[in-house]
Amino acid sequence: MTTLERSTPPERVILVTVGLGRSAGAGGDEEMVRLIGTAGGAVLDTIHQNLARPDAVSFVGRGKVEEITRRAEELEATTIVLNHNLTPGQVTRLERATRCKVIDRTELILAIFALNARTVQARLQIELAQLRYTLPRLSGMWHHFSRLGAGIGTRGPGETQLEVDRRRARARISTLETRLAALETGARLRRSARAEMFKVSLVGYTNAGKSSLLNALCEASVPVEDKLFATLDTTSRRLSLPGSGTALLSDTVGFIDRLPETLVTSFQGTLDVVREADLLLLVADISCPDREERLAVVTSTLDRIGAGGIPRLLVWNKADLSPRRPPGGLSVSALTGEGLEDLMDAVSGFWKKTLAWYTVSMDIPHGGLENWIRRNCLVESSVKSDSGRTVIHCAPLRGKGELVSRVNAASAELQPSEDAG
Ligand SMILES: Nc1nc2c(ncn2[C@@H]2O[C@H](COP(=O)(O)OP(=O)(O)OP(=O)(O)O)[C@@H](O)[C@H]2O)c(=O)[nH]1
Ligand SMILES: [Mg+2]
Repeated sequence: MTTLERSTPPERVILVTVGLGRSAGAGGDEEMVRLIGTAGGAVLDTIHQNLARPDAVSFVGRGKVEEITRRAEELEATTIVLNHNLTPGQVTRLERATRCKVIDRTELILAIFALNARTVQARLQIELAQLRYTLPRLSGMWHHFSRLGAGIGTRGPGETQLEVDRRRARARISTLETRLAALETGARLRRSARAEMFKVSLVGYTNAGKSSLLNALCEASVPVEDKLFATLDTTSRRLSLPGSGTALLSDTVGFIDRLPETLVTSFQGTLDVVREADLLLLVADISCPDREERLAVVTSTLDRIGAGGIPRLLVWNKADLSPRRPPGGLSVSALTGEGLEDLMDAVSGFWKKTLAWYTVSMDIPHGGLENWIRRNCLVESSVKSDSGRTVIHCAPLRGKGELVSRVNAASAELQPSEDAG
């Protein structure tokens, strides 16, 4: 946040949580309070209601609307935030009844993304996400246009667009789509230059420590913050794996329970780095009481974005905060460095298993071939016998074609090897 934003007093919020016959979700009320704080609000009170299904008119029951209105007056609240998504009609009626601004869950998350977007791509993507969420709601959303001044949901790249009519919103959406497509083409070209590299992506719930792990493993300096959705773009760095060359490690946006669909569709370019990975490091916070629920959220979000089939390695981060060592997965700490060597070994071991291994034998030494192999293959072993015979156990990094032709040109021998190294 800028200094200006910090000096603005927090927006006075009443949080309304509605239980709809399911558990509170991975984060529960605490996560909502954190989201509101990240968006620049302070929760003065929380009002809860259990419902079999939402009220069609005002989402919460009529008596509850009166209770919320009374409480908002008493506490001089300006804003009501709900832990679900509302129809435009429900928002309008609640706003009229309570005389407060009403923000639903998706709008709240979009507001945080708008605040935290730093790069051009992230700004365009969040503006697109906000417009796509707002467009079908424009007719019933007169209240949005009367939301003048600063505050949750009125800030960010999308704010001016909220004042235009549907036609102009559609035109803006198409401009944004074109600009993003151009950015994505550029990014794809840059990625294709690294197509043969072994690609590893960090994924996980927001605040699990993905950026911290990138920094610790690659000596990078991605900003790390104890707030939700600190990272909204993609950073890739080379990761040197002991004894097995260099992989490409990428960090990107975190997930959350019920990640809004509009974000999933608008952040396609950013999420490509997850979909195109050879291996996902599924980073989870071991110290979090909801760690299992959050893991389930991450797994189902990976399915939603089309990355469900990519092999993954479970990494329990923040081991310094908890003595717990759950079975399955590795325990690490980005903070203290504990377990990072084991993590690199595990990544390296996985990579080696995905490669095709060969044994190259030369009766007479051939420096040219040996040098080429060293530069273009993973070399597991290289043994010279007394008779002068050299045997190299290696895996080509870019397919076997060139290895075969170079071996033939050097009159050496090539045998596929069952052994994964
Ligand atoms: N104690 C401890 N804190 C950690 C560790 N790793 C990360 N953190 C802290 O956890 C918070 C979140 O870390 P980030 O690396 O920004 O998490 P992230 O997963 O990238 O979060 P988003 O980008 O918001 O999705 C920061 O305050 C970090 O300092 C760790 O191993 N131990
Ligand atoms: Mg991050």
